[in-house]
Amino acid sequence: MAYKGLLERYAHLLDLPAHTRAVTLHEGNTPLIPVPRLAEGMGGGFELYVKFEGLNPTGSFKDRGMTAAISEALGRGSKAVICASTGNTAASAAAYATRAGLRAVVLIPQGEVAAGKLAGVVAYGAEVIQVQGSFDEALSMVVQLSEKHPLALVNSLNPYRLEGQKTAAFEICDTLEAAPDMLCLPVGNAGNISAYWMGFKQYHQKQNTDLPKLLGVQAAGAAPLVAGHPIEQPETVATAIRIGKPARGEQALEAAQESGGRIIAASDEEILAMQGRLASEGIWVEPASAAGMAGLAKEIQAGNIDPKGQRIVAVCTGHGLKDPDIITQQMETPEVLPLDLGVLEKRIVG
Ligand code: AN7
Repeated sequence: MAYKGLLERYAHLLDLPAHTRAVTLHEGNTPLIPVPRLAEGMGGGFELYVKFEGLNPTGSFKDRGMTAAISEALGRGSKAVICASTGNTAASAAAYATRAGLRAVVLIPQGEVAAGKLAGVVAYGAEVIQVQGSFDEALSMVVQLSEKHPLALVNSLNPYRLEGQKTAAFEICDTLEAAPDMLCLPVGNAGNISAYWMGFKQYHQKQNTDLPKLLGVQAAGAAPLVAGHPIEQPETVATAIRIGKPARGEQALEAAQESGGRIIAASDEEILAMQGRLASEGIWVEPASAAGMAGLAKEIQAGNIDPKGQRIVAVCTGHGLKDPDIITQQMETPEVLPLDLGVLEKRIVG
């Protein structure tokens, strides 16, 4: 049977109101890619997989939650949706809103959103407003606006976002025919780690799968859940997770603790190094998306995790195409040679 997206695939497991009218771009169903060389590089003796969420319709995991949130909003009769975003939520909201025929308004922190995300928002036709403030401040504005006006909030404070996002946990268990021993993922506003935990617990109850330990990873310059307090001016090259006051921070901490895992920080250098290592496996992800795997490498190296005999999944949340500047700004301009067979032969085969 043809795949028709998450709301159909996991209809029996999603807690969505009866009025929900499915809006889908056939999101989800993303590959779980084995990366044995990367595992060897971390000492070997375990199974390592990447859940490549960059292969969703708008290039990030946000589409899982957005199909649910927009479908609910449409069915409820909403005419407009609003969100604050570091970029990926905005692009996803823009795509699903236009597919549903709804107006989309997105607030982004001025100058802090990667080129591929902003381009997506514009291409899908959403109204973009840059605000002179951080993501956290923009989120506070959209929450207030949605309380005063008929604007459906589609940030992950919206419970239906988590309903959609928990499907990634189902897919991992379905593919492996078991739960992994550990799941590593980046943490920003903390919706995704909360949703994964909901999903794993639900499968544990319904399908008797085990529960993985969760390793949530924040960027060191934006790590409120590690510091134990909000970060007023978060800074990191991983702009997607440049978030100082995670809306679902407490839920995330609870999830990590309940799972027997934890939330740690990885430096920008560690995140970018892992972006490079993933790319050399043929998996190009945006910087934030490498944070989960970077945290795993760090924990293994520090001796805090013994991976031997384990099955570990790292979630790569967004595609590298979203943030081309991070690569192009650092690269040398490719060499230019004349269109001459002899010159090209000499250069290529010596
Ligand atoms: C690639 O788009 O918050 O912990 O506004 O884009 O659920 O917030 C993005 C977050 C990880 C963190 N990886 O997930 C937004 C936004 C990527 C992301 C996260 C984000 P959460």
